[in-house]
Parts: sequence; C-alpha cells; structure tokens
Amino acid sequence: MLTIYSDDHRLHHGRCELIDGELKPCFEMPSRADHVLQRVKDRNIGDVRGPNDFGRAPLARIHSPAYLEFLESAWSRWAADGHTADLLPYTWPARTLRSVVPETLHGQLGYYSFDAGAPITAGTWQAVYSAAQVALTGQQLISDGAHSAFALCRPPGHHAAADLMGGYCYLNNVAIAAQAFLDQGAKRVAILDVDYHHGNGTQSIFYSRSDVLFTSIHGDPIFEFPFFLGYADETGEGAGAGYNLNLPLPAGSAWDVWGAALDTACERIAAYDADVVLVSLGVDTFMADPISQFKLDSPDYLRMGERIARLGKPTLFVMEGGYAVEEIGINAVNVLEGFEGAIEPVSDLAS
Ligand code: SP5
Ligand code: ZN
Repeated sequence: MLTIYSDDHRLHHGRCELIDGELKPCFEMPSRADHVLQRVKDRNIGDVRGPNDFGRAPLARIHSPAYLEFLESAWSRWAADGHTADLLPYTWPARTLRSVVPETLHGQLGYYSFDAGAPITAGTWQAVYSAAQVALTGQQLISDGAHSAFALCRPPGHHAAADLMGGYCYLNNVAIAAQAFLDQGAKRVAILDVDYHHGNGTQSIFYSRSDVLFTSIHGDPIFEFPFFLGYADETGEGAGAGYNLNLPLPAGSAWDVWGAALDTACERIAAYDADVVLVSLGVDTFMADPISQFKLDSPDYLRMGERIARLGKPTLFVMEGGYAVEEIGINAVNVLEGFEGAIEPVSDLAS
C-alpha cells in the first residue's frame, strides 16, 4: 500500500491546550506523524511519496470561502498586531447569542470555531493545506486504480465542519477526499470513522445527503468530547435520512464490544454498496491513550483492518487522532497490515 506524506505537517505545532484546568503541551504534536511514518518504513508496507498540489478548489467544495480566507489570513492579522503566542479563541456564539460575523480577529475566531483546542500558529495554514493535498493525492491514486492508499495526514480533520475548526482539526481531509471521488464520477461514498471521538465535522457536512454514508464508532457523547453531536438518534435529514449511523459506546469498551460495533457499521456499508470506502483512521481507541477511555490493544488493530478489507471495496485510509505517541505507529500500521493480509494475494503479476 502506498503512503502519502508531507513534511509540511511540522509547520503546525501548537504550544498548549486546556486540560483539566491547566495549560498542557498539545497532545496533537508533530512526533505523532513521525512515529507513524517510521513504522510504515520499518514494516515495509509500501513506498512513501509526497502529495500533488490540487489547489484550493477541492477545499472549497467542502469549506466556505469566508472560512478558508479566515484560516489563511488569521496568523498574519495576529502577527501584524505584534503577537507571537498561538492564536486561541475564548468566546463563542452559544445559545442566547447571535451568530453574526464580527470585524475583529477574536470575534471571527470565536465565530469560526467550536472549542479552544485548535490553535492557529505561523505555519498552520501551510500544514493544513498540505494535509488536505495528502488526502487528495490518496484519492487520486485510488481513482487511478489502486485498491488502497494511506494518507498520513496531520493535523487531523474529522472535527472540522464547513466553517468551523476545533478538536485539533481545521480542514476536513476525509470530507475533501470524499467529495473529490463524487466530483470525479463516484455515485456512493462510504466513510467509516473509527477515531475514538465522534466525527462531528464530517457528519455535519454530509448530514442531508445520500451520496455519502457516514458511519462512526466512538465514545458516547453523553460523557465524551465533542459532547454535542454523535448520538445514536442522529440518522440524517432530508435526502440524507437514513445515511448517518452513529454507534456510541460506553467508557471502558474493549474489542468484544468495539468489534461488534464494527460489524454493524460494515454491514450498513455493505448494504449501501459504496463505490469506495474512506476510513477516518484514529487510533485513540488504544488502551494507553492519554485522553481516551476505550481499551483496544495493539493486535485488535489487525482485526480492524481485516474486517474492513472484507468489504472488498477500494479503501482510502486517512489519519486522524491517536495520542499514545510511542504506540501510534504500531497501531495505525497494524490496521493497514491487517487490511493487506486479508486480501487475496495477486499471483498473476509475477513475470
Ligand atoms: C482528532 C481528535 O482526536 N481530536 C480530539 C480532540 C479532543 N479534545 C478534548 C481533549 C480533552 C481531554 N481531556 C482529557 C482529560 C485527561 N485527564
Ligand atoms: Zn480522536
């Protein structure tokens, strides 16, 4: 399986986030991608290549022009005022307030975010732009006939909505790639989100559409971030009614429970008969993850990949969360190895 990777992820390195009342170093850090890349190489699962540049147009198919303009220009506006600290929002248009777009940077920052977990730094725009291009390059490889590809994206994307950042996410890499498949002729695209957290951004983007089936297995939002989306009764609306499947699970869930939910999601995807499957590949379901409460162990990720492979569909893996940095490479690449191990070897290529 080919891996697509860009060093540009390093340009985004937030300093801190609010954890249990204290400012702690960001869990979403550059070494995450380094560990995954190293494991890809150590296990020799296939070549690693850089992204092509598809420009801004595919990003604008998902995100609003005003949001993209804001993201691209926020740091220079901040720096022009003499600031050097990370740019973080501190107030939001919650209930009783108005969803207006203020003129000032901090007002707009609140408007375009849903939490304080997505700092904007000097290199954030270039990093998130390149991460989206990484996902789009994986999409192109599959469009061109590859059965699978791994978009080693960082920062992650599944919490980002059409005009909202949050949860360490800015551009929704998997949604951008899903839309590109449709724009190039696919009729039905399925997204399987296995990150520990509900993919609120992806769900919201496709909630009223039937051409993208969104399925997600995650910590029940009744106790877990992002708290305000991801419940089982969210099944889609309008033309999208029936095309959203949330499988929230209790804290402490291990493979017995998690794997059963994966079967449920895969059965729904099989019934949908998708042209292509995109996997939002977060491995923060790991038992030693510092911010999560599931109990998957490293070998479980092999089973995960095997089950996904049994769908028999072209599959694009897009990296999302996972904060047990020492094990993130083992766990993410185990999914890819489980996937590849489950595929019948192609014998007629030998010459
Ligand atoms: C992409 C992704 O996985 N984003 C996750 C964002 C989670 N942000 C909230 C983190 C709150 C962590 N609280 C942990 C308490 C540990 N004592
Ligand atoms: Zn997550």
